[in-house]
Amino acid sequence: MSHAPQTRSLLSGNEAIARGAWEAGVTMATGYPGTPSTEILEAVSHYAADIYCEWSPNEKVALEVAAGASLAGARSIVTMKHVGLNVAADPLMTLAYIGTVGGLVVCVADDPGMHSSQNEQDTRHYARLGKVPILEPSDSQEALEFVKLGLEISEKYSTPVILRSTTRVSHSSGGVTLADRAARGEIAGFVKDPQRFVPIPLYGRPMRVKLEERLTSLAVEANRSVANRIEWGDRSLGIIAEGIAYQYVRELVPEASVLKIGWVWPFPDDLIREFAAGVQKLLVVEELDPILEEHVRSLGISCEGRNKVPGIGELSADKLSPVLGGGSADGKPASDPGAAAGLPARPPGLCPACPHRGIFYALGKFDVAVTGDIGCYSLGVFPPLKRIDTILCMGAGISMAHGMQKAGEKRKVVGIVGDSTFFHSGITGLLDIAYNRGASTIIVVDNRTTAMTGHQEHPGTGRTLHGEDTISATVEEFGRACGITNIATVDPYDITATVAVVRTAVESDQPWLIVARSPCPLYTKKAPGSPRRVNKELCRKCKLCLKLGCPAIEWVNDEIRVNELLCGGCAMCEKTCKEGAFETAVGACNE
Ligand SMILES: Cc1ncc(C[n+]2csc(CCOP(=O)(O)OP(=O)(O)O)c2C)c(N)n1
Repeated sequence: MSHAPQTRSLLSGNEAIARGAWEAGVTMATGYPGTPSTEILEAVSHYAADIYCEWSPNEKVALEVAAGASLAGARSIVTMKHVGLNVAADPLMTLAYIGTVGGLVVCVADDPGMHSSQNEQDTRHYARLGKVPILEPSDSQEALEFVKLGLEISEKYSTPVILRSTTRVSHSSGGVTLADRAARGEIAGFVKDPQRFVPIPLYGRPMRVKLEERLTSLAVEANRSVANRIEWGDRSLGIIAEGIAYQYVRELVPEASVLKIGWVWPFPDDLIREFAAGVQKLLVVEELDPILEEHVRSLGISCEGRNKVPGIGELSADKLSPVLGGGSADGKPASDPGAAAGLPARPPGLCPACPHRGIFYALGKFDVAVTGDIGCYSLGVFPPLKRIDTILCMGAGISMAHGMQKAGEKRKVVGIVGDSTFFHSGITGLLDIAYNRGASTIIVVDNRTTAMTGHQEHPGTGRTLHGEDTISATVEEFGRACGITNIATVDPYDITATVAVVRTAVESDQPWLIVARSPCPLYTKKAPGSPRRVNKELCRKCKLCLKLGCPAIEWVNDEIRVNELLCGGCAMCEKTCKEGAFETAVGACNE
């Protein structure tokens, strides 16, 4: 990729964050995938000549690696989705005490509306909890600029800075003015200073005091920052808006006075007071929690907000138009449900030829409780598979199985996690099972990639973010090292063998680790076999094959059909059919 200076480019918010990091002279970027943040690090990897970047095994490790780099003097960014910050919260809370040397920006992408997340979390709370500043861009240009601003704040005040994005900002594209990379020279190198970097209580208590002093200075600076500005207009209504909400406000009521807040916390109190004094009525428009609104009220300023603006899900111009009036230029609602209105809802499902299907089909033969986890295999919750009974957070598929079993659950408990999830936070749960003499069965569905977030590498794939060869950690070896002795590896396409292994495990009173290994065909871009078709003479319409929940198998006009365009030739249908009614389609040639 050429980095010749251009003037303008169309970039998504995530690409703009990556570009901003490159322009600012960042030399270290780490992260763990998670929608909607994933593309930040993928975009940074295009600047590999200038920036060391890695997928870390999880977000905590990613932040700690970036913190080490910062203390050595490097400018660093770390990327994750909102729930990733829960995992990285431990280092963040104390990094605020010891502070940074090279600028460090923690890029966190929230997912209002839960497009691809298990909860809806407002990262702004973490800024307050960790006592670190937080910036929130409202478009790609700001995304680029705020990374630079965040690094400057980080270095000036020796604090990590959070950059909060949301799905809409991360994934929308906008015009961005580009600059060249800042020349920064060699890093200064780590300078030992235990009173600064070692928060044992003796040194930590003074750090705690300094933290408050720093916050006072940051609050003063927030009032002067280019990230916050008043746009005076019609003063009958003043709107305080931040992030993407600002764009909706501008679209609907371009004439209104607006206080646009990009440096969200500590709050720019003087600006808020000045703005409130200049308008007749005040409304706060923010996505998710009423953080700004509550602060405005705490200043003794009355305002409206959550009483009018929904606090659950994503905002949009449509959702705000009953509150603000106005509308899009053509007078139509911004999002027209059009032809989709009235169609039956269609939940997502496992792809045709997905190897995870074999495990769920096998589990369907047993009366077990299944503690699931987050990944493509979460989709095993839907009928007809219906074999995921719980989901909590990454890694919990293993630990919750142990808890349920130890609590005395009468059914056998089976925990399921993916390979990326196992390396992220599953290993310690498995260790717990072995250490505390548990008896659950753990299945790692190892499709050799982090499929759900778009096929990222992880410590088990044998490749780094850049595709270089590296070690390939194996689930079985970790299992043995944890002290699990019953370990089986199975090909989930081989349904008979899979059912047999699951039976052995669930009938045992010992802990079992089953590794169901077969690569994700979407990743390898290789169908496991040739498309199948139904021999109508042999099919007795028992519909057993429909229990696989394969999108390629259809019940149409009172008969079973295989959609050959969808079929990946995994042949699981063939193995479930007692009549032998599935056969290789004539002329199929993708084996
Ligand atoms: C703490 C946290 N970080 C990141 C994510 C985003 N995420 C959802 S599933 C997943 C991993 C999926 O990979 P894997 O476990 O290998 O299962 P697969 O999708 O390949 O079946 C990730 C990274 C998350 N939900 N929570």
